[in-house]
Amino acid sequence: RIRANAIAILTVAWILGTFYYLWQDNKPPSTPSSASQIRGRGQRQRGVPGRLEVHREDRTIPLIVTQPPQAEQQVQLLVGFDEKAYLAAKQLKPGDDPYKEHAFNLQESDHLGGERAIRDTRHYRCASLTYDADLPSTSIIITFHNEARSTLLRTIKSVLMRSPAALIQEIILIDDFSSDPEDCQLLAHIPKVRCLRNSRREGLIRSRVRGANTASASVLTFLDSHCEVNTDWLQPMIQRVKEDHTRVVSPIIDVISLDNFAYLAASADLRGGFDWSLHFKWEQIPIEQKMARSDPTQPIRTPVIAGGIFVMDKNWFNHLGQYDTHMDIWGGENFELSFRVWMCGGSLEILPCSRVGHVFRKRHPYDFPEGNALTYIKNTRRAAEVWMDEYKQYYYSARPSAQGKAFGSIADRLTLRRKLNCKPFRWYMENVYPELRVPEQEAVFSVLKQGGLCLETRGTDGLGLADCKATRPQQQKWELIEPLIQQQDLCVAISAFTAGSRVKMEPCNSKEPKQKWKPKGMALQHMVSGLCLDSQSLTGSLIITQCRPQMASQSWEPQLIT
Ligand code: UD2
Ligand code: MN
Repeated sequence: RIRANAIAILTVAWILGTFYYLWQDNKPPSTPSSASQIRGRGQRQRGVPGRLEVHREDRTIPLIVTQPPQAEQQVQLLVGFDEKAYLAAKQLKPGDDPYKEHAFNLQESDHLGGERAIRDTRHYRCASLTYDADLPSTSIIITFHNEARSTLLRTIKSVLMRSPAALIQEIILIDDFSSDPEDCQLLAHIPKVRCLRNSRREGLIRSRVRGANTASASVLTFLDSHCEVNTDWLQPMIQRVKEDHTRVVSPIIDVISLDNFAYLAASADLRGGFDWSLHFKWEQIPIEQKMARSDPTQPIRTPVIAGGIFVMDKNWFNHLGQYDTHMDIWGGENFELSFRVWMCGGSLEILPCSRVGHVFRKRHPYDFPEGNALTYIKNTRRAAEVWMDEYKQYYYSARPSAQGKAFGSIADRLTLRRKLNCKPFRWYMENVYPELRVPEQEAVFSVLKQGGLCLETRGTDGLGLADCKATRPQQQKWELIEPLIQQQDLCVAISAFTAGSRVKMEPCNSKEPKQKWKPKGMALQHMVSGLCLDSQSLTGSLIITQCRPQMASQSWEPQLIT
């Protein structure tokens, strides 16, 4: 009996021991998710905080169990700030439309309060990356106009909770003349938070420049006022900028639902693009690049950035001319910055191991003093006029309403472009965004009429007049693409620059002086010699003579072929 009891006790002990061993093995690493803040500089982060990994087959599948930060740390973070009172002072009144003021569901946002746990949406391999121990610190710049208190506070608290404390030099809030100055002022009680208020509405562009000018860190980090940063969002970006100060880097921007505030992972295969109307869009990275990506933690080159969330070296920001401060309120500044960075010696990339959530809205919750459409046109016109060279014509054809609209003087920005010795937009098209298709020029064909006759080509290179009901209509079909008079690949050219010289057809070259023409009344004048195309000739071929546009033999009437 004693022997039986001993065996039973040993068995129980063995079972308990086995369970204890298994439990120890499965326990998540004991560092809390924001422990990095209490560790000083110089300590590399190891392990995967708050994350439990199980091996299944031969792949590591992360089970995500992000934990809320510990209570005592929050007290330290917000010492001197009465969060409850701040949020309670502005609550949705019963019966009010929760979408009215902010174009998102304010009730849901308020319900979440000043902070919450969010899912770590990074690729699991990101968690094992390490970063330099001596990364430079950054000034966080957040501009806002009438932001909801709960979204604004969550932006700030998520930064303080999910960044290594040593990397946050300060958080600069620029209150762009919101109705209630206390929205900003009260937040300045939070350690590291500063509040600057504009004395009139400036818009996000001038507000960010104001923030950058007062920033004391060597690296600038821009954020919208309704974000929640995710685990280790900051280190990858500062690392890339530290390695090369000409890089301008963005995180993957996750989606915070405007309806229920769910935090949703965005696709990791997207980059910034646009169409010719300068409308920003997310697009798939080109298939060849996608195939070549063996490491999902590697940066993604992007032609443009969305604009709101990026990290940039402060000296580089200043050297490149900050922003175009003649742009108002909202819009277009992301194109201007993106073109400038690429064309003037820098690069733009999205870092998949950095994730920041943002509430994307369907409408602007604020007013535009000059109107939404006119402001967007003014800003994008400035970007197009300064940076897009001959390609701006495609912007104007895609946005005809932009023609003739005011956009102010761009002299300063053109001087800047010259001073920085920036590359042409053609270079950007060929090297950065070759996927952007140049619109097919819709060919417009005309006949060139003189009296009842039409201009036509003859033989190998000759020209003459013939009946318009030609048997070979192709030879009477002209494209007038200034300065060329073109038929397929051949263009009308003079043979010498003197009066009486014969006119012939030769392969088109818009830089060839002999092929350059312009209309002069009903006549067609050769631009360099100043002489006009004339059918009056003794030899039967066309010649150039002194311009007398009244003369029948110099009158050419283009008539569209429909
Ligand atoms: C996107 C960018 C935004 C900006 C914009 C183009 C992201 C996540 N957002 O639009 O940063 O680049 O495209 O211009 O990439 N604000 C002011 N004063 C104003 C108007 C707005 O301070 O007069 C603030 C606003 O409170 C917000 C930020 O500027 O914090 C951006 O405005 P938004 O959120 O309305 O722009 P969004 O996200 O639609
Ligand atoms: Mn936004």
